[in-house]
Amino acid sequence: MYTPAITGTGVFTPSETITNAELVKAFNAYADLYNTEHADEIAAGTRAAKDHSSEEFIFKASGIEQRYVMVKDGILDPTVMYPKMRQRSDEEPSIMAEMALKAANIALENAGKTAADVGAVICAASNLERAYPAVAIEIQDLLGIEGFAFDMNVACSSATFGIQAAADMIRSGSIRSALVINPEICSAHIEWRDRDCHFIFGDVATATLLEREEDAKGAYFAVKSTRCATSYSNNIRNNNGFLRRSRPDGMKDRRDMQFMQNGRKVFKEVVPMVSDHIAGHMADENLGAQDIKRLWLHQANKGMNDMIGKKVLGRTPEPHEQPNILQDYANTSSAGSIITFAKHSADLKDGDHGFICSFGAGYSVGSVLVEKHG
Ligand code: CO8
Repeated sequence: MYTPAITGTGVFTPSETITNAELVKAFNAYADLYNTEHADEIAAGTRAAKDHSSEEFIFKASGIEQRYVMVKDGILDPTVMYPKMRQRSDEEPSIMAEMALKAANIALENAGKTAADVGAVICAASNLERAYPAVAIEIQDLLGIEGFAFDMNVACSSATFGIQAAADMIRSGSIRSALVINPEICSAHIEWRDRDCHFIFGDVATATLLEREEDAKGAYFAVKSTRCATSYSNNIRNNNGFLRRSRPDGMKDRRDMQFMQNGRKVFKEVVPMVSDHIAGHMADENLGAQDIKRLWLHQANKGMNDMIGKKVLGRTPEPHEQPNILQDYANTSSAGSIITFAKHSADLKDGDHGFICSFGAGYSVGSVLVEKHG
């Protein structure tokens, strides 16, 4: 058996940002247009008017201040309200592969490695831009990696589930190393016309290089153990899929073809699920709260993370013990905990332990216990 280790991480951040102020201005213009267009029905009580969104609400309810997006064009146009992407030919790299490649190259550079050192690619994301061929195989091809690649989708938990899959293969010896890549284009999946969720998501790509610990060239994080759990819930749901065309009204502009959630229920049910999950993982490893130097949590909501951190550590965590990046990136689905890990892990000392933990739709939760070396 070999010890798997995280030897490099990479974050590709898109160049376009949308502040809460820009977002609310566009949404409110859209709501006004909608209410004017449907004035008669609204007056007759047969249709509900759209309420305005508010910057104050967004920051207070979520902690989010801005988000990055791959394509800004269209999102803020009250007559469009989705990103307008250009059509790519089948001969050019797909947009997910393109952003994945950028994150992967940063991770390889950080680890002092090249594509020749990699044996597998896992593209783990909450949305994949096509059914096949796998985006992971396209990334493998673009990087020139020998071996194999596959896609996986566990919504916001995709990164930690991907790390578990890669770590288990490295531990058993079936591969020597793997890139786990999380390209997330959440902007194409959310409903920008719904004030309950229009502020939640952003785009990014993250990459994590896992190798045998003896192959690490510099400081690394040994993967001590991983835990994944799932429990079925309809509270975060999306009904888009290949059966769409076959079903009544399947091709209509339907609300359930975009991200839907019952946010309050998710908040209430996922906080205890995740806190108990991490506490159980800690107990299995004979670790106490005093042994945990850092929590790199999924980035959905600051209030949620504050509560999870407090439950796990038994006290309010210091900001450096449970860092957040969602104020800048918003919820980037599976990539959030990896951005946090990439940006807030270099200062840990030899022997320090921490948990990477992602959670979300399914419900799903995954935790990775790491120990710093070097
Ligand atoms: N502006 C002003 N008011 C608003 C707005 C707004 N933008 N939105 C809602 N309100 C109003 C509501 O209408 C409501 O009014 P009323 O009291 O009159 O009914 C009031 O504000 C309170 O609304 P909520 O109860 O909804 O507000 P909350 O305090 O619960 O906050 C949150 C809403 C922020 C959504 C919160 O519930 C939350 O963060 N919950 C957890 C969500 C979460 O973690 N979800 C995980 C989803 S991600 C995931 O799993 C991956 C899925 C796949 C990824 C897809 C990529 C796109």
